[in-house]
Amino acid sequence: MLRLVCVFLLLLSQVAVAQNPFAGDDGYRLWLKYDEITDKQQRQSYVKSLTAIDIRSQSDTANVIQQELTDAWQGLLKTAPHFSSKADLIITKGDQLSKNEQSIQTLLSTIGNEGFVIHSLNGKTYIAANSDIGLLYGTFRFLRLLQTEQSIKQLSISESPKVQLRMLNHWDDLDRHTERGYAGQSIFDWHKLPDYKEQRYYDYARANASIGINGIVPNNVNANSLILTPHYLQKVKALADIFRPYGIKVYLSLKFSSPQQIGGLSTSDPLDKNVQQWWKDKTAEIYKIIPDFGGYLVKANSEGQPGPGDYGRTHAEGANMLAKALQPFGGNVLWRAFVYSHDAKAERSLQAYNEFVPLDGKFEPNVSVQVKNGPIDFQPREAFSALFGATPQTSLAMEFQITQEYLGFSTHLAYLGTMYKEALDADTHVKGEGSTVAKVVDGSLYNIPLSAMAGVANIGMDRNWTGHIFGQSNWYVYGRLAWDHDLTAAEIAEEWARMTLSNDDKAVANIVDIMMSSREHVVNYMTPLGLHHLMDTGHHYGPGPWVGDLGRDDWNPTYYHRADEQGIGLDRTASGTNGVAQYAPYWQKRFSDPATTPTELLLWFHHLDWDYKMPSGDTLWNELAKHYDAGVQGVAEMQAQWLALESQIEANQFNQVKMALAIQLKEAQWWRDACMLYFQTFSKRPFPAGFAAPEHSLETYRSYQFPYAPGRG
Ligand code: BDP
Repeated sequence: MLRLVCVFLLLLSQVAVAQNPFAGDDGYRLWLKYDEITDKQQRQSYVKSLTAIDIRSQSDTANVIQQELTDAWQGLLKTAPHFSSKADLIITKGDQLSKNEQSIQTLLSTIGNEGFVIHSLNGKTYIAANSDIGLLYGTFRFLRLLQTEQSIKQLSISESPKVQLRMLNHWDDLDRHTERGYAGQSIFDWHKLPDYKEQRYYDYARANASIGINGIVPNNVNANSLILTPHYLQKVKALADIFRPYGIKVYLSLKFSSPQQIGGLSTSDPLDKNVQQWWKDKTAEIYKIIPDFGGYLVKANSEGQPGPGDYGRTHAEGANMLAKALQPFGGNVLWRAFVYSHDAKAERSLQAYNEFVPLDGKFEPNVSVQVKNGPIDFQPREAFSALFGATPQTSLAMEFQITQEYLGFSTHLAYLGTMYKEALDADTHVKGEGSTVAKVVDGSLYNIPLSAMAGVANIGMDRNWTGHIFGQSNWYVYGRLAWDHDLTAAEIAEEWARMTLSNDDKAVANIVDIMMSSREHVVNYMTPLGLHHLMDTGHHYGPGPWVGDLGRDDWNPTYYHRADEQGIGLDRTASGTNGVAQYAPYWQKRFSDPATTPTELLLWFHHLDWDYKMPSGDTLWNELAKHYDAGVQGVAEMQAQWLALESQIEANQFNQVKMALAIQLKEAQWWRDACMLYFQTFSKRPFPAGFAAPEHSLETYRSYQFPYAPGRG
């Protein structure tokens, strides 16, 4: 009887587990799950060929490698690894290779300091590199083969990063508020540092190392000068110590007025000798505490931040002062080009170019000017920034936003791999065909030695790190593209999906399909055909195309869409703001004519009549309606595709995404309805046939207020 009761209780508990929508993976392990490989044959074949491991290096990084392999073996292969010099998996630097392994040595000559080779030789597998960090990267690459259940026979992989500084920028404040963060509080607990070292810091470092990120800025670009005080520097040191074995350097955002704010000086003029000396001393102080400190990230003379302009000095003069302080220690300055000034007469999208092109050739070699992918501000779609390619003597870093400030926060599924690739693959034509933005960024177009990429992080204290499970894929794809911008968005999506959600081929195909279409749906239901900056003010949550009363013209959505009775769009041709003139002649010509402007950027460059005839033969007004509709439809399709995956995905992950998709669908509809009703007040045309009536009135949409929307600036 007792046995019967037990069996009954056991069954009951299993039913309860099966029905618990929060059972199983909560997403904390990201793409490093190491769940048991379910294909038994595959697992056994791995176990057979990986009986023992020889790590021929001793260092903190080697310890990290050993731990990672142990965790992976225990998870994926359900066996403890055996570490021995008689091994079939050998992890080694060049100087530890024996005579009969010299062919590996030859391979190492071309991969630089961070690269690695994974090579099969004499029945053994070698992970070899010129540095311990290269070995760590190679280890993660090898583990990915196992995680995605690929063959490990006859391997001949050789990789090295295309971009030197592969950075994450956290817009996190010292009180743990994250500007434009939608995944909870900042992971950096400044109050408890330096003594309290959370497991999360280590897991964050592992995740970053697994995708090749080698630099992080833990504090907001709208910086607090306190970060440079001795009290905080000890906390920064604690982080740097944790991250070092993972190949990650810490950089800091600084406030340009720090000499006054914490140094007691009466000025922060970069040409003032005392100011220069203050930065030299401060920098030396930092390097004494953190010998491998990365350098400074600076937002200056932008959105109210202090900068060299306050003293009539240029951005180059400001950046160079810091660069010189860093030079003795090998540090770098990332100087942001996101500037637009109060009094500038030029339209906002033109200002960064106007400001920085004249400074080409004036920056110290350890300065990289960090440019957002588009000329405005991380919109769902922008034309590429004309700065890329326009400064042949200046290192230009790419700045992407991973956090979805303008793409639905952390409840909208938008895989940004396609957006990053669109920006990187954009052909500037500055040196003829093939002068891609990627080649500007990696330095190859103009032979610039310093190269960098930055991603504004979407990471917070949420259990799944990024708020949305698919938000993890944006962290992932950013790192992978910073490592190798030649990879495609689809192949990275597949890697991520296999490691994070399911290794079943059919399921993976569906997930990749969802991911690849997702960003275009967002563009369609928010800002189709080249529209931009229609988000509600301040918090940027939801539509606010009607906003036109803000202190600055260029903060208003009305400034960007310019809808009137005649038509819609911002004329950036010669008859308008002449933004086209900043591009190479090839694009000047194409962007100047609506007929040769890519349809997806039409209203970015042109103000067109509501009846303008689109390539489809339909009017602009009808086409706009169709795009808004298609966006909503697209979300409904993603939702249906996701729901069909229920049996393949862990309940917890499945449900998180399911709930988010329901929110996304509601909000997509809200965007469509609100924007179309508002634009109709200008177009005065009926909605095209088949366009379902909006749910509410325009007044209702206009009345919405969200004073507590997350991530406020
Ligand atoms: C804008 C954000 C603001 C940031 C700014 C920046 O709304 O919070 O401070 O970018 O990049 O998009 O500095």
